[in-house]
Amino acid sequence: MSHAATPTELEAYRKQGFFVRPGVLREAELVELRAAVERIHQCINREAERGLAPIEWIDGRRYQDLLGSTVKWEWAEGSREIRSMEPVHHLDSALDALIDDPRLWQAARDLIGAEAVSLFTDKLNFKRPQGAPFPWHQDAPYWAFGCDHLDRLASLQLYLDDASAGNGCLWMIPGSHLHGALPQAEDRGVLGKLYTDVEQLDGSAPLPIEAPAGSLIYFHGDVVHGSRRNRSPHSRRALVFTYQPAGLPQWRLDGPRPISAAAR
Ligand SMILES: O=C(O)CCC(=O)C(=O)O
Repeated sequence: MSHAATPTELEAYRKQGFFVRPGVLREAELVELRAAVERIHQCINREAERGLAPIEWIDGRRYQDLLGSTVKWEWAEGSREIRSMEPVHHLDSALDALIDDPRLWQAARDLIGAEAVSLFTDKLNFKRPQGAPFPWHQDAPYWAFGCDHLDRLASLQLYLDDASAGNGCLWMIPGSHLHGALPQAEDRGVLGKLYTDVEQLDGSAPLPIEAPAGSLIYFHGDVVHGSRRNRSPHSRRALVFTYQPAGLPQWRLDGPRPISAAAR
């Protein structure tokens, strides 16, 4: 069965900078993936407790390199909850196998316009109850140092839980990718440079991407996106995979991560 991007999806990606495929993964698969990400969370907590890795403070926020991943802790003082971490697939075989799933990469391949793709990078967002908002930003400027093929990347976010405006779903500003790299917020410290100054952005109103668990949101590296606080009593977990043409090295881990031959 083909999972190629349809003409309608390609058009939405070109005009809006994103499109949604609702409910692609089944509940049984999501149960396994949620268990995998919670195992990873526990491993990271155990590693942090060994006290070997220094904590880095940036703009008053805590970061730590643990088990080959950069971990952003939830901003609340002393929290042991992970806000997000990257890369992550090297820590669990279920996540590693997902990279090869044609339901994910085939459409990304079409968006990139490559014959074959490999993984560029991946990220895991936990967004626990009361988890902090993620300010408006574009991903491409974040990768700009160290990547010379920003125009050949395509990302997808996989919701592991039902996502709504109330639990901090992703928000997109449709068409914002058409402006290329936008002015960055000047007044928000070191990381402010990675946040987009949306005050200067004319165009469409932001759109909440409310969708059931198992949905995929494909999005362009220049589309402005973010998320709000999770005001629900449950986690809103999500994985983000970014694909690139085959043969190129990963962003954070050594060497290329090709799609397994069996999946092609
Ligand atoms: O899932 C979210 O809260 C937004 C995350 C995001 O935009 C990112 O990780 O770059």
